[in-house]
Amino acid sequence: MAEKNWSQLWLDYSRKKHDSSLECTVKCEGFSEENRVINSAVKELKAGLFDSSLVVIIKKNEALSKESYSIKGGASVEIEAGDENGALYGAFHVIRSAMTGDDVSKLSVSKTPSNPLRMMNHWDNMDGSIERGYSGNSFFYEKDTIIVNDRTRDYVRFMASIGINGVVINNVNVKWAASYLITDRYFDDLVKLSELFNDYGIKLFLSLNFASPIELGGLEICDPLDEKVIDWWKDKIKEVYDRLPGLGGFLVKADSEGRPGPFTYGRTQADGANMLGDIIAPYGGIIIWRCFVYNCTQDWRDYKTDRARAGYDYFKGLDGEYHDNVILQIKNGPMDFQIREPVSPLLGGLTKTNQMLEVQIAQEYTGHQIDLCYLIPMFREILEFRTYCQESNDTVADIVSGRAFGNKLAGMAAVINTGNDFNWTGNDLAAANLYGFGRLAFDTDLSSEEIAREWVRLTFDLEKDLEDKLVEMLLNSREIYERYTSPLGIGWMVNPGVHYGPSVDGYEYSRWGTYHRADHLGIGVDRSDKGTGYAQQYYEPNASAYNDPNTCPEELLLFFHHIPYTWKLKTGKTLIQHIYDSHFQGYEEAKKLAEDWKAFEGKVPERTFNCVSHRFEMQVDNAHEWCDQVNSYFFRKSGIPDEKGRDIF
Ligand code: GCV
Repeated sequence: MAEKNWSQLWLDYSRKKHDSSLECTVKCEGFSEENRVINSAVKELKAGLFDSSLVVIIKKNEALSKESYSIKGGASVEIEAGDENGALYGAFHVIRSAMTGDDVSKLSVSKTPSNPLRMMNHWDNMDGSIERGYSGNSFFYEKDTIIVNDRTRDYVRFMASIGINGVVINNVNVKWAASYLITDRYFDDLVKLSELFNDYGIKLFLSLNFASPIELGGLEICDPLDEKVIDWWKDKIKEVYDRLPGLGGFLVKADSEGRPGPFTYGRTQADGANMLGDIIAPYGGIIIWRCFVYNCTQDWRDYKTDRARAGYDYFKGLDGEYHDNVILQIKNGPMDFQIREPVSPLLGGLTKTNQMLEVQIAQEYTGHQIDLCYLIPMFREILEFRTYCQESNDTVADIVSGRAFGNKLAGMAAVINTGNDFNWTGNDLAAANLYGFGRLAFDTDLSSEEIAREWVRLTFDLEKDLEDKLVEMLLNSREIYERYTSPLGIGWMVNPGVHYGPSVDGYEYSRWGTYHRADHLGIGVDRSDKGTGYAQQYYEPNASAYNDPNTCPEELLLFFHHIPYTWKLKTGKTLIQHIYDSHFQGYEEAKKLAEDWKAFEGKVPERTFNCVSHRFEMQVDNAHEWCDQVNSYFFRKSGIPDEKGRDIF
């Protein structure tokens, strides 16, 4: 394979020893090799299995559902699939098995994706910058132009190989230039991009500026119920679909953090979403409407005001009003991608509305792809959470897959962590999150360890002991990060704006208050029925469990309650002692991660070794700073010394 100036991530077929006398044969039955997706499947199989004399038969099986496949090994390997995407996913399954050392002649497996929509959301801007990007600039844009090249093709291959079937290519904060994506200026390039996506069974989506009628159309308003506005959208969407018939639809952030939306005109979120949904419906498009709607300039001195309440307060009352081709995209927690938050009460709180889960693999609050933080265990916890929206079949996984309420539009989306760095993800180890999200969204039954091990085996050639070590480092990393930053669900305490490094009182949008509400007696936000009442947004028994500090899961204690420093935790330690111990422990564990990585020298590519070593050095500094600042702050606030007499100033 020709050398490329960027990593091939987990699809580095050239790592295998090449015996040029061998060639893999691929035959198709019931599928046309001319079909663009089948063509890609055949190409991948030939490239991925180039050192074997395997015969692979791709067969159509009408009895299998959309995107499903079943593989039977033997003298030849048969991939049966319900449609072209199923065939492609089956092909990648065979390649993955071969690369991880399985005997493909013994394969016997059937898979149906857990979620119908499995999406990546890019927060890329057209000038090439990426909002919350930690791996270089965008590979989609440079200076307001769209890039379609070999790197884009590789990106698309990576996404398909983990089962992604939809990608939103621009930031939900649609800045000026991106508003023009739905104009003649960009259609030709978008067609090229969308065809490339289609080769690998992926639909292209765009983030939409709700104020387009004003910014592009010259209207004075963008009121979703105004006839002139509706007519403008009808013409615009027709123009878009005339040029881009395969477009999946639009993602919309409205009425949040300065974005325009229906609230300006006294309309509801449903008014906005349904207006666009109705107009796009004849073209088969969908509207993905985000529920991250809150008033960022709220005055927190009023102890009843609570940003965590906002999503549920705005959307629950409209349950059942959203039209069939509208789907609400809900962040996993009620705040904003913290290292630990309760699951959003909107998930399952809505029972008559299409809904999908939004998580973030860009490590905005979880270490900026400098600190190691493997997020799949967190995503698994979220998916396993019982909402009690009905007697059974009530987990988040049940809801967002569409199983719980029979929705056809359902799924998972991740804010992606890629950029144009050589290794795509800034830190080579952060690719485990990219890989892991796709694999988990495709198969929510996979364990965090299975995914980690698969990724390690596909990416590196390690002896078993080092493979085990790396898997263990990944699996422990989230809790390590939590321990030295903000344990017990308190979250934040990051530098405002940047969201990396400690600033205990740092508060994002206004000069009022802190996120942690610490005083000299205690810390935490009272979200019980005596406080903001947020705990009551859950079904029973979750509502009662969260409402009482004695039954609240301890890892979320400070999210739900204002707790005295002298409160005894289940370990018998006081709260303040736990804060001290947790930070010292997390710092020690960060040092241990850096130390453990030294064993990988000479065992992984030098570039990887050096890049990751450097990031671990920065992580250790970061952990040190967190430990010092948080412990000093709470020592001074509480006046209670560390029982163990360690240095806290
Ligand atoms: C794209 C947080 C981030 C913003 C992001 C926003 C969102 O507030 O800090 O950068 O904007 O979430 O999800 O819309």
